[in-house]
Amino acid sequence: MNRRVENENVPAAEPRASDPKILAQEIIERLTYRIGKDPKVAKPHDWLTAAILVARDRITDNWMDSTRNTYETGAKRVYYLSLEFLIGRLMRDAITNLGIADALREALSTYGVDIDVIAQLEPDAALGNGGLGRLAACFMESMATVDIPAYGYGIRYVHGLFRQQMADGWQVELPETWLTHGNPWEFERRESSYEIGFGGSVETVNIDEEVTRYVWKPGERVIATACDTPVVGWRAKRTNTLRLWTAYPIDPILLDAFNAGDHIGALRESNKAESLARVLYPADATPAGQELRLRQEYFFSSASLQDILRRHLQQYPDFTSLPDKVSIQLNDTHPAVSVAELVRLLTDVHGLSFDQAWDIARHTFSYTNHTLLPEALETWPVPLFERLLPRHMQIIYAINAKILIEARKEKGSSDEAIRTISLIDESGDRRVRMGNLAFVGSHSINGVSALHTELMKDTVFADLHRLYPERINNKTNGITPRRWLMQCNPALFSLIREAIGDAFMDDAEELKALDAFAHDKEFQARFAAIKRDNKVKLAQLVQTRMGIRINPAAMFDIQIKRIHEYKRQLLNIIEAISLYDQIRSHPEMDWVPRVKLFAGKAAPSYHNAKLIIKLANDVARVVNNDPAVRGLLKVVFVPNYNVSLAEVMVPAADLSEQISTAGMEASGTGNMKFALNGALTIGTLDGANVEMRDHVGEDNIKIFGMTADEVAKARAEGHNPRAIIEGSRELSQALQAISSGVFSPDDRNRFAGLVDGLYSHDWFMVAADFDAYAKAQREVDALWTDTDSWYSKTILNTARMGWFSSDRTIRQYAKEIWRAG
Ligand code: NBG
Repeated sequence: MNRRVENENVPAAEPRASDPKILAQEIIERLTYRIGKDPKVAKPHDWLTAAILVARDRITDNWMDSTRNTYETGAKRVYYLSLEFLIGRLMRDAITNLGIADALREALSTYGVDIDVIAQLEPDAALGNGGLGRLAACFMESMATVDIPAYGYGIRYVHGLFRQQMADGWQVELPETWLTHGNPWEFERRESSYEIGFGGSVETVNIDEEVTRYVWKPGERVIATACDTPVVGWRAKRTNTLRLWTAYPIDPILLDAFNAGDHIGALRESNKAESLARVLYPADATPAGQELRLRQEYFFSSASLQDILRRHLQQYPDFTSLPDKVSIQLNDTHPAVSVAELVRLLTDVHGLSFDQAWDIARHTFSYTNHTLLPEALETWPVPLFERLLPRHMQIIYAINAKILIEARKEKGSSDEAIRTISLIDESGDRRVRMGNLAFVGSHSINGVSALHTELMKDTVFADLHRLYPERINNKTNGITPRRWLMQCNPALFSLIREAIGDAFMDDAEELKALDAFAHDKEFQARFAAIKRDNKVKLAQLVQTRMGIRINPAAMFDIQIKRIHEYKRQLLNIIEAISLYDQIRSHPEMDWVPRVKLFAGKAAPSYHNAKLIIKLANDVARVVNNDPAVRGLLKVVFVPNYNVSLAEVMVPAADLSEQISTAGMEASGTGNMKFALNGALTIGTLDGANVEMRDHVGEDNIKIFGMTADEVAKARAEGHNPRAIIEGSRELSQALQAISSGVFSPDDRNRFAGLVDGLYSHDWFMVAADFDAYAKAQREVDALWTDTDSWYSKTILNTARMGWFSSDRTIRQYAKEIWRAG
């Protein structure tokens, strides 16, 4: 391994690896001996499993090489702790990175099996809610690609994010069952099991005058068992491990109770333990707040840390070398309890002093913040924390004492600063602040775009930043170009390769060679033809899934992401209503035909987000069926957004909607996927949009609306949305249409709450930004009619997005935070 084959779409593997005849033989072997099926009766699912097993075996050789290599070289290991990994389907990823995609296709075709058909049967593993989880998945692939010995740690949820169905335009949540047909990718590691405790009490043992030991006697215990999925990097450079924990009871059944006839009670412990890894909380940027969520967080943190310490001691004599040999990245605050857990394990279990343990912890952890929304920064009620994790509560108080004394004595912090720095929020019911715990327990705290990082310094972490000014740094997010260009848009990938050669396959920034083709008529035509084909595919999907016909010649204007008020799907829908009005009042004008597509899930408890979905569907029904529109505008809400759907929608977009209220979207990563695939962005100066503008050039992106500073100012000084609405004819008419029941004749008041919110406070600046947005949309229409100029801009987007590869992001983490690789 580690052999690099330049300029060839073949990874570092022996020639037999990509021989279709050998692959065909191996498929039959797996089908026969691992699945127990005769090819004559094998079902499509069996072929899929056999193909995955063939790929997995190839990966396994590489995996063992990688692991051995890390031991031999004594390289630093990076651990990425994340409650979410939104990995989606894995087969295409794996075979592309192994370089066997074409050979496997040919091998399967000898049995009359179409790889594209069976690939559709692979479940879309949705072990995450949105951007944060998908980022973790891109990072796993990039860490293997840039050759960093890394492990992802998380939970193997039996049910991932819910399946979304529409019932009369309302979101309905159904359980998602990705494990129905088993999971051929994973290896269960019964031998890697750890006990995890909850509750109980803490006993104090005085060793001598100076040393006191604490012994936690948990009231409940469960077993965490590892399930490993190999993650192979581009060109099979290295293979890393995604280790997900599953929960088992200590006693599978209480036999006494069972024999006494209490058949359900006998399984109580078992059910309780297994509930830990049962469901992913469908929260996105809002804490679930349930005790079970805190249990999940502690469960996976403790299992991961016990595993990390065990592995370290296998290779090194003690823990003094931990910070040199181990980096632990906390993905958001969800694993923040790890800070207290590591101190506990090092002191109570391994006998280090508190000061030693604290020093090691601070040099080992780093923390990524993904949101500034105050409601999304986790806090837990002290009584709950104390009951569930009594020893950790003591440790948190000890850490807090250290920090606050230092802040007061050495840095002279004010009372006000002390209040915000404290790990305990005392403003209402006392709560543990997980963001502050992660901050003080880490040597690096990073934001995910330049703007977000600056706002972190000025807002949520202002006082902590003053205390530790060297800790906050920026690592702008990225996306893996393998999944988000090569695999999801193979025709564009081939066109680029033909034009500029292969260098971009190993370094996405080499895409900039495409700049030279932006004004090349022939290239533009081919680029446009590929976009058109991708749109036809999406149109077919919409037709089969929803029975709605959309015209691939129209502009495909797409907004796909979680439904949230700050992401402002509402702004987009209101603009659609206004356009609908204008098309009907001015049939004589040359309207640019548009299809506005939406997709995304709302948190089940998020009332307004669910109303926004209903509004989109209500507007779609009216607009799509009005003959006066003459097909010039269509509105489509595609149900059950997931990674696989994104892989179809992203390559088909002409216009990418990135219209969050400035200052509220930490980064965005969907914005990057669209631009890379040749869409024009309409967006605010928010998150990574700001850096995208700097890279693609301001002529090649449509920026509109208030800046983050202007939003902050308007909120602080109060703005008058009613006056704004009354001053905008288009906006007031659109809102009037909603309020009067044009879209909800069966319930005129349905959207009163949404509309009243705009009149009374307009927190998300929907009204305030409306006119600027509508104007920007008409400017986009004008650009569209100049086809040459449109394609030169979109080609330049593809050419200049290479910097947003997650390989670049990971290299920065490795160099500046982890000092690894
Ligand atoms: C999300 C942000 C996005 C960002 C992703 C990945 C959370 C808590 N945050 O803007 O909203 O792109 O994280 O960093 O899910």
